Amino acid sequence: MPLVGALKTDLEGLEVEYKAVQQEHGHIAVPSFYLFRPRYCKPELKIAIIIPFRDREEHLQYLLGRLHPFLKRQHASFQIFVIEQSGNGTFNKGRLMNTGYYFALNESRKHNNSFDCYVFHDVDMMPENDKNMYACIPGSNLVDHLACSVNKFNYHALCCGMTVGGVLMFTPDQFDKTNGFSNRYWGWGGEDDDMNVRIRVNGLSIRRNSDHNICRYTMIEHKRDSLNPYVEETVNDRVKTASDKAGVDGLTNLNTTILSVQWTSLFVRVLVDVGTPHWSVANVLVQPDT
Ligand code: UD2
Ligand code: MN
Repeated sequence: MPLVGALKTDLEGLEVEYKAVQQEHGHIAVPSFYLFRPRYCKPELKIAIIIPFRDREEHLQYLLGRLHPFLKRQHASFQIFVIEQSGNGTFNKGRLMNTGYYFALNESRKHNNSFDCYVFHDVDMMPENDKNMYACIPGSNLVDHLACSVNKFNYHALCCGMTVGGVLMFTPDQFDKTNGFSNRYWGWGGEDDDMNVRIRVNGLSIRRNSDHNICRYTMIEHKRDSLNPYVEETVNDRVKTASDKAGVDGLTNLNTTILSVQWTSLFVRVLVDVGTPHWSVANVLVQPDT
């Protein structure tokens, strides 16, 4: 199936795509480790899609309906890991993504199918052009910010130093170099700015597609989570603490528990206990050093 280029991205169409993908894959009884791959060729790269998740079922269906045909047309060999936070405590995206990375890394190693690229993908971000390749360059120091033109920002092209939010792709070496996402941002905001600093202080840089018609995404409308208490910190303080903390806060001190794993015909669902923030009496988040 050839690449199509620009894709219509309306909710009705996304719903139809999801139903078609369910139809096609619904019958596959999935053992444990499993990769979606083209029948007629063996792609060089193996891609892990890591989605931080809680209570966004509708967005997840839209994204599954979009990504499966999208990656199939790119002749990708891939798996989709939905890393779901258990309970209804304050959301911690960084911890979920770090946990998802470790899970996919260890599972793929165990089955001699190590992933070459890790795409950290918001559940509500629908890629609008299948020429936006979900394929990293092993050995490169360029981290791919795939979502560089988003409807939420009126499709303004993001450039130097701006957010790296939405959809970010690393090789394992690059991700290890940054020590992963910070574990200390509870609630909305911060972890992506922090990662922007980690990328730069570790000798890496951001690559964005220069053709903004290709890196277009529709972010599905939703209400926003409550602010991260750290957001009051000025950006400079955050940038400062980010580079100070990068070495000790992230993959190396991740402290989460995987409660269950379910391999389904469309994705892997990993339920995770991310722990809880320590709140001081003044209700200011006193970040646990753990
Ligand atoms: C922006 C960024 C996002 C992240 C966030 C700050 C873009 C396009 N997106 O997203 O990457 O940096 O700011 O944290 O710049 N989620 C759930 N359930 C929840 C809350 C969050 O599943 O209850 C997941 C989900 O994958 C979601 C992602 O976390 O897409 C980011 O949360 P958001 O979409 O609520 O935040 P938003 O749109 O401001
Ligand atoms: Mn969003």
